[in-house]
Amino acid sequence: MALLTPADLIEINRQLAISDEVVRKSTGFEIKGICEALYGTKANSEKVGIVPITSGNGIIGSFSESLLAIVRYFGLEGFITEKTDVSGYYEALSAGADIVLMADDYTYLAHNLKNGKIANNQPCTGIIYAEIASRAKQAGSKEILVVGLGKVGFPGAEHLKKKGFSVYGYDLDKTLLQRAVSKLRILPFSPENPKKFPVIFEATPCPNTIPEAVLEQGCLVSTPGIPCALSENLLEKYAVELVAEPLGIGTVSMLYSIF
Ligand code: NAD
Ligand code: 2YH
Repeated sequence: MALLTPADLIEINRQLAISDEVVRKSTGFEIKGICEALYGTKANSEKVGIVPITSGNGIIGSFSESLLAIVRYFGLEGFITEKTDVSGYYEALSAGADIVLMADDYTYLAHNLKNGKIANNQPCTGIIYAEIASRAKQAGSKEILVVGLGKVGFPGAEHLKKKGFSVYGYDLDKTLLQRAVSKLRILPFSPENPKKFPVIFEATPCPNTIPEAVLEQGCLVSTPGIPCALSENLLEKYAVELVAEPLGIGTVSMLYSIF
């Protein structure tokens, strides 16, 4: 399980603002507007309690602070509990949190205490990055390549299929690729037999996962994967419109899914 590091989270608001601008240019909507349309929900002054969790590898420097910055970026009120773990959860409830955000090494969840709804970061991240890809001005041909069909990529590919896209999928793990082909009826993509795509959704923990041969000039790459799948050189050479951000887009997707 890849863990975020403080280096990933540097200037999170700036990273979010850059992605928001790319999304706005490419889809005509800001990230928040896409979440509203995707889930059919709106924020209603919910107060978000963020609970630092010490289990496993422990507190990640600036994780809770980044979540607070993200919550505020999207116009919500939030606070970080002074205590951690169960005591922090109790503190969040006692301080009137409507929603609790917390993560250990395996699960990052949002729990709406008013309506009981729960969101898991991985599917919510896959779905919002796939939704952004589906709304890109480049997506006219309805052909999208998905690279990485794990816990984030699979739900994203499923979402694109449901939206009627012609989804090509690739994963180094042949069992996962086969699972996606049979369960989602996506088309298996082979790097040995490449073709160009106007829109690519990537969700792997590795660099250089998108072969140069699939990049169309001016394509949109929507990727939550850390580190970034594309080198600076390829980004520049193909004038790629890149949506890539380490925590905020997935988090706002979680929140709107449980409003
Ligand atoms: P996962 O391990 O479940 O899935 C990753 C998949 O990528 C695996 O199936 C693996 O076989 C495949 N893969 C690895 N190298 C590949 C390559 N070269 N070509 C094709 N496939 C390859 O991981 P996950 O939980 O789906 O997370 C994926 C990435 O998304 C990680 O980097 C994770 O940290 C990141 N993530 C980011 C956010 C965010 O908000 N930005 C949120 C959640 C996860
Ligand atoms: O980064 C992670 C995991 N990869 C989450 C898995 C879902 N994508 N967890 C963050 C851990 C935060 C830490 N416990 C803290 O500071 O509270």
